[in-house]
Amino acid sequence: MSCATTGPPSLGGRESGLTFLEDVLTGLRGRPKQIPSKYFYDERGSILFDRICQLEEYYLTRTELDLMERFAPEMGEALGAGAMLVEFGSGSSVKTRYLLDCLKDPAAYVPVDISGEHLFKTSLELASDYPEIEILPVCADFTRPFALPRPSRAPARVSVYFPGSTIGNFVPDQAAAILRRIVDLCGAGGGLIIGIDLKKAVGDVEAAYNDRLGVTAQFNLNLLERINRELGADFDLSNFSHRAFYNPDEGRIEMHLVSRKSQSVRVGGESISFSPSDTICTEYSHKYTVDEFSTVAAAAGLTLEREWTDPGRQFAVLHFKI
Ligand code: AVI
Repeated sequence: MSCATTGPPSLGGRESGLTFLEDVLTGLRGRPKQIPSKYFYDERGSILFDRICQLEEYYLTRTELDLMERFAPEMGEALGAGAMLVEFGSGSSVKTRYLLDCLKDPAAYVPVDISGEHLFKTSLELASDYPEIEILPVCADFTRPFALPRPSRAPARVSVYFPGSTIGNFVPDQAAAILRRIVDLCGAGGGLIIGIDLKKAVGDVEAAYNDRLGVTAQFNLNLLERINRELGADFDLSNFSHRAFYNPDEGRIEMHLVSRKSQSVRVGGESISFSPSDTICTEYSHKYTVDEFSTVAAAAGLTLEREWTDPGRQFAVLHFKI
């Protein structure tokens, strides 16, 4: 295994303290107030997210895992022999193992993640479990240009794996830009396997972001705790509450932190005022139909080849060709 590190770390909220402060202040000065969702993932935020993935109400992870378990052989077939597989936001590569088990004579596996420590630990485990696959981790922000490593054997094609419906956390223009970047990265003959959360009954999708145990609420409020700790702010967490709802016009879940009263908070030496029911928008999670997503992807140069969905059509894993 060799390692390539490209570009400044930024996704996963690991920017310098200065960028974090600038992003938070810009977001809190604006109307509506907004903080980028990438800042959820400090150490506690990542642990809380792992707990979310195991919640009864959060159908996304288990449904996608189930699809991977059942259909990975077909996905391996679809990707074809000799591919170099690049994963966007690889994390601990849990879902990827199903795919790695079914790849035909892969040229290499390239996990791309902003969290270097996590990435290299996972890559070492994969290198030991898959000695026949060249593992070439890249520590980079996949929303920005990064260079692909050169495997020892020339790949027949480059394909991207982008699971987890992470694409849903980007507004449509950003999602389109990421898909265009994937097309540029793979070039002609390449492909994309991507997980998307499908549109469904509002009650089911809202329940996934309003779990009974309140883990999603803790995950949301942890953002303020992080800002207090890392930026010396003085948010009183008991003065904010979690709200998540489906916005049917935009086809997305919106997560907010709602001010319970009129208050001022000091952030980076600046005073930010909140009136009662003022909110900070912390995340969008877009839901698509297969047709809607295929249209966005087509504009980026991707053609839908196959779709795999569960019987309840909650989640889809889609294969596109360039
Ligand atoms: C990472 N992402 C796909 C999750 C989602 O469902 O949009 C993040 C999340 N936010 C609250 N719960 C889970």
